[in-house]
Amino acid sequence: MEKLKFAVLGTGFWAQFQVGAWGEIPEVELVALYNRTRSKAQALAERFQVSNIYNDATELFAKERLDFVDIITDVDTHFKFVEMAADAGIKHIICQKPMAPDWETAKRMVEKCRQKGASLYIHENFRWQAPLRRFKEIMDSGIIGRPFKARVSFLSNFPVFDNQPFLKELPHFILTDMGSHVLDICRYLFGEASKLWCQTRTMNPGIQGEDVAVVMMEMANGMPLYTEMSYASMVEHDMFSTVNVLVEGEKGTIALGPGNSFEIRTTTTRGTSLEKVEFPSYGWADPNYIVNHESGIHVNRDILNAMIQKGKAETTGEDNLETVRLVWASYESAKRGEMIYLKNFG
Ligand code: 89Y
Repeated sequence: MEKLKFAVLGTGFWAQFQVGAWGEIPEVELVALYNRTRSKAQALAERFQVSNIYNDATELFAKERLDFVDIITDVDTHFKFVEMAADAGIKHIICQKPMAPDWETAKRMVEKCRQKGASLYIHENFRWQAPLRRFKEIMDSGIIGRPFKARVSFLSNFPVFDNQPFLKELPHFILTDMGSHVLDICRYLFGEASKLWCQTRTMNPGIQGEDVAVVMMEMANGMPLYTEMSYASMVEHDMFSTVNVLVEGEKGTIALGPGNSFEIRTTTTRGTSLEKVEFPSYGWADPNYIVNHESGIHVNRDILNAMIQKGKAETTGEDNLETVRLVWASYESAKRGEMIYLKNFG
């Protein structure tokens, strides 16, 4: 099979990990990099041996023959570059999470790609973390019976702004940045929600947006699901950059954690069994983010399979719109101090 040729738009902090993850997939070839500051594209190109670099995206689309693009620019520019790619006739467009800076733009993005006949995929990788995949397998085996209540947590004090200073300036922070992941994991594990209530707080005085959020959901099957996320929490077991999960079922419980130990404990009448989930490390990955970076390979592979018609990707634009809906319904709930019925939101 001929390799699929692609370009990456945006060479900021996150791009090195996504490019590294693509490097683990032999069926694709990165032919071009774009960044508005050319020297940054140049540096990444040298590190990963990419031949063509651009600081003008129009020129890139005019000159390169591409099977797909991977857009890793700032969230405010996602729509602009997705639109450019769709107008240039690119048939497969991958966009980093969060899809857009607001709910209306996210809907427009999905619609734009639909009109142009382009497939849109969102690089939503947390649901592909190895411990979460294993967790779902155990839960779906039926060992704890029907789940009746659950909790998904992300509590951390990791100095996230050191590597990604722009996060400090976001008017909406933790629900868009981490909530996109946490709420998507909730959908992956438990399906869709019917209503939610949210409260947010800003504990760090040096940032614009909120760094603490609690979202209480009722799932379509009636199950209560408590989610919490915080970058202001000094806890014994820091959860960066994964989540901890507790599911209670009629016949037992399954717990993932504590922190990033990647341990799954399953408790039934027969006692508690412990499984530690193992996964490989890579030279291009940052050890502080390892489970997160490793999962990038799996989301890329899933999207590639869809591109070569070997399946349907999990994180299509349409699918991810449901995660974006939860994020913005949460802000609406926090603003109004009211429960949001999701069928009325959007
Ligand atoms: O979005 C998050 C992720 O995927 O890892 C880093 C991050 O931006 C920080 O919260």
